[in-house]
Amino acid sequence: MLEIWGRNNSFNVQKVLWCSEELEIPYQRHDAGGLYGETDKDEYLVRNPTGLVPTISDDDFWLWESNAIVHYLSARHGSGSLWPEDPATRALADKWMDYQIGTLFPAFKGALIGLVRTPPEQRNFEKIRASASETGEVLAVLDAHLEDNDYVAGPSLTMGDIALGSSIYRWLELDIERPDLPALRTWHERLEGRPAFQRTVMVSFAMEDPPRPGA
Ligand SMILES: N[C@@H](CCC(=O)N[C@@H](CS)C(=O)NCC(=O)O)C(=O)O
Repeated sequence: MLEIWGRNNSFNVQKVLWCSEELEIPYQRHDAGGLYGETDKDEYLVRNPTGLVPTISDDDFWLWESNAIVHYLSARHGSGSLWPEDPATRALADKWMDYQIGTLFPAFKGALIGLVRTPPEQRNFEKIRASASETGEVLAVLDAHLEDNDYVAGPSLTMGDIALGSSIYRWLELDIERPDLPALRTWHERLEGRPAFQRTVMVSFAMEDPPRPGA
């Protein structure tokens, strides 16, 4: 049985939840991180020394790093769907996963942490505005790509979309200035039509929210 440790309002945990639900993998989720704590305990740190979420255990195989987990679950359960069999298509999905973690997140981090995890009186709005502006520039690259593609690696949903969806949901929901990126919005509307995305990502992401029913 797949077990997932992590609060369900974390965008990195949501990648794993969404992936699991798209692939119809039964799982049990345990609250950890944020207000729930647990991640500073020895029994957690021995499995994930970063003290961050998510962490999974799958038949006693332990793994942390959200994109690595999405890769693993997709390879194991999603061959031909989330895990494209064609190496070139799979490389495109990989590329957008790397873009999420290596390009989008560094740009978006200031606005995301500033608005979601920082109390209003401590917010640095100059930093938030700079981050939002840089994120708009970064996402223009994805928008241009999506003009000719329904999903990031072509005509169907792959692990590449899974890695990006929870970040872009937040980018569209936060109170920040955004350039008009119509192809990206259309892509996001496609994600919004998916029940698994609705259940796992289109939920509140405020840190102070009470626990939601676990999946
Ligand atoms: N690169 C890691 C980053 C993990 C990460 O930063 N997780 C955040 C939540 S999105 C976290 O654990 N924050 C501390 C906490 O929630 O206690 C991954 O992709 O899994």
